[in-house]
Amino acid sequence: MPLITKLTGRTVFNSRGNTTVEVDIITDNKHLGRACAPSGASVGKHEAQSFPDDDPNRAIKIFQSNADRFIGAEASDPKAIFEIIKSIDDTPSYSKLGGSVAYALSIAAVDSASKALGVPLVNVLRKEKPFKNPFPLGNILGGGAHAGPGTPDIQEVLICPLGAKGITQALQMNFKVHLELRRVIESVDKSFTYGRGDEGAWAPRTNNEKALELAEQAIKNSGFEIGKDIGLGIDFASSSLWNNDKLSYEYKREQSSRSTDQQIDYVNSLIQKYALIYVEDPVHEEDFLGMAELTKKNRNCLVTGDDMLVTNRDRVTKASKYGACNGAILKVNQAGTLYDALLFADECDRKGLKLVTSHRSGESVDSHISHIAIATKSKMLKSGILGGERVAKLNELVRLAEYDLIDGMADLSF
Ligand code: 2PG
Ligand code: MG
Repeated sequence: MPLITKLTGRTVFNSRGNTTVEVDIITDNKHLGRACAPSGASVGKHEAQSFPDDDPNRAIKIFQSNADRFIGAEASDPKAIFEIIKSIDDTPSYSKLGGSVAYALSIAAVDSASKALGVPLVNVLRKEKPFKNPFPLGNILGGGAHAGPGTPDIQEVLICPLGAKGITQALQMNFKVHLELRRVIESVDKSFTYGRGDEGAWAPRTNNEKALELAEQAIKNSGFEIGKDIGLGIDFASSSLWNNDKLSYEYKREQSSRSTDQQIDYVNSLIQKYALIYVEDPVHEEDFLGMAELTKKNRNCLVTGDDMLVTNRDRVTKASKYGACNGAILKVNQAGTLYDALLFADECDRKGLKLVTSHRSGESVDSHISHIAIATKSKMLKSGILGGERVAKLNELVRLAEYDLIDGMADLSF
């Protein structure tokens, strides 16, 4: 069993150019595991705190002064690493050490174990078959916290290649629609500069409804049928729109405002009109009742909690008491350690929520989440669309499909 013999930590930069942390773990004196912590732009209130005092350098100092505690630990056991991290920082939000170091440490350990054992990371995390490839959930047009003025208030217009028979075909379908969308945007806006948001999605000057119409057009022009070949979805990231003083959703770019009831009606109308198969954070992070109403009414749509659930087991338990959400985003760095995220995945399984493993808008070229998506039986992997740090995760799915351990695409049926 691979035992940790050396650890190093450093600050590096993420895809937005912001400072983040990276951890190297060596097992049995020779197997290097490495992980770099991602970070969000739209961050849930109940997420792990990224860095103590918002300072990545301080996080690394604290890590270095405690690194010896990990020597001799079993790298393939996420629980063992979790327990050592907890002995350094027992706060629920990892405010002393920072969730980013907790993330990098816990992933670097299993990365190193996979090299020592000579098996893909997914096999360190799970042994039992079947292993299914998640559908890539592509972000083709974006606004909100991921893009600048003039773009839609909603954060992401998403596509899922429902009709794909394998991962390569699934990616080809997403890229085809994304490229066609550029042409469609250009045809209505000659001044379009091909500008893109943080995750590679086009960031045109348009509003929410027009964005969905453009996406619909691009899907049709590509020869695909909506709801059969390609499903449409939206990440509203509603907590970024919610104003707690006014108790309303402020669509500033559209210069409109919606009450809670109006927001729910709006989401229902978009689900109907565009046959949406996926809505993420359609109401703000504390509105479990609103989320439950949407979940009950839209049985064929994945009503998914991101900021609402923050990859936290207790939040899923709470959501399921309300009947809120039938889908759940899994982002390891929201939880802190990999072990926290695996507990969350188990609870989602128990409560019947379908998992969608996700990147963050600020990323590295790491591809561990592709393995985590398969190991946690996620139905989809959300990884933006283009850009080296996005494609790194998608190409890893292609590589993993070569192993005979992968047996087809995930089952998306309800
Ligand atoms: C989201 C994510 C990823 P961020 O809201 O789902 O798309 O964005 O990492 O900025 O929270
Ligand atoms: Mg989200």
